[in-house]
Amino acid sequence: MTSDDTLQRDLAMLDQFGRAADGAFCRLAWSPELHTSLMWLADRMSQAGLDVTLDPAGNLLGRWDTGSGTAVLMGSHFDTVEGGGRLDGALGVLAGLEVVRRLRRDGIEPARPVWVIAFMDEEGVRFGEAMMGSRAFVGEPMDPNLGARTDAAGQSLAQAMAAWDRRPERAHAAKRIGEVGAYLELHIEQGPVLEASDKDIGVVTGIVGLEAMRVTVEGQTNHAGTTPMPYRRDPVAAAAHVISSLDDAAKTGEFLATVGRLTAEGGGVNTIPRRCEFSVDLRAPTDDALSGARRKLDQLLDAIHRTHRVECRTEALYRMSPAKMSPALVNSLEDAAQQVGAKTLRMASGAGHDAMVLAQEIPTGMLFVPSRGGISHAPDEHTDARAIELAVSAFDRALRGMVQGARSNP
Ligand code: HGY
Ligand code: MN
Ligand code: MN
Repeated sequence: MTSDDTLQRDLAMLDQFGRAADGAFCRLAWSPELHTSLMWLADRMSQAGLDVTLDPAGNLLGRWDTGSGTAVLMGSHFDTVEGGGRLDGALGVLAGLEVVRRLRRDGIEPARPVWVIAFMDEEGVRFGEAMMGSRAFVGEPMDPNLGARTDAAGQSLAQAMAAWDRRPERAHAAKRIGEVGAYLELHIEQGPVLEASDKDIGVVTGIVGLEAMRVTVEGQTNHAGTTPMPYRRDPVAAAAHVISSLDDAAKTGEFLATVGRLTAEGGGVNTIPRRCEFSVDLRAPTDDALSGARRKLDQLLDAIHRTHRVECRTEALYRMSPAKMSPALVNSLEDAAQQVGAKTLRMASGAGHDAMVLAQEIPTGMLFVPSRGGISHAPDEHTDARAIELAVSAFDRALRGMVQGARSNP
């Protein structure tokens, strides 16, 4: 049995938490399924000799407080989207834990603390607030109104947190960034680039900025047969115009745009609806391009107000600036990957990660492993065990370089 069997066994054990009959995972933020999985993780961390705490923001932190200076933190998130896969987030947390086990196995006493974390609510799908745990960890104050925000079933964030004996107004007490000198995250690529270019490992150079919002378009419900086209105030036709034009603009511009949820109310087969709501996810590699995408959306909403005589409102969900990985960590992660025999590719991440929050504060580095068929946020998410082992070996090697003899510099 190789040590990698331990990581693969952990992944197999994690499969029992939040998996539906069709193989899809659902461990939403602050859900019972996530709680049970974190309690299992807490046991695994303790068995690896880590001091474990579930912090006020719901992050599960395992600390090996040894040596001196600031910690090297490894991790990712345990929450999933609805209908997600088994690796998004979970792999990074369990890879960090595996590296700790390998250090212990080899009798290495790090010269500085080594911590592993599972951040709370990276996905943001339940309450529309992404990266809640990592943002609290770096000391970003939580919006006081957030506790009242409700999920699809009408439960508020404050109620969901109360079931874990946590409170929104206390989340800021999770701030521990001052004790951390560097952050490393291993993640699946979630796209097709590594597989298509026949590379084993992606070394992430930067992460796109992203902005998400909910748009409401209000029109007038009316009869489908007796209301001539020029008299209508049809919110779905108006929304369709915005969505299609945004898609065209994104195809020729520097940004990505996705409408992942859309609902209409008050309509029927023979009735014009009253209201249409949809989500918008905008992503771009620079702040300027992200602002340009937002301006484009606002222009389109202005236009339908005039052309379709509908009222539009947007509710901001979250906005995160693009992040750059530490050049020193890009180099050392790349070196480590090449030393274990991996074919590497420097690349930007189109997905958001907790690393983009940590990178605003401390040197941060990320490695990607290939995603079969480029599939993620779906039950078919898969990475070969061999590719995972190669990346964990690289991660381990880079980490050892940072904690052996080193004090607080990456
Ligand atoms: O939305 C994202 O990019 C990430 O999967 N949370
Ligand atoms: Mn995800
Ligand atoms: Mn993720």
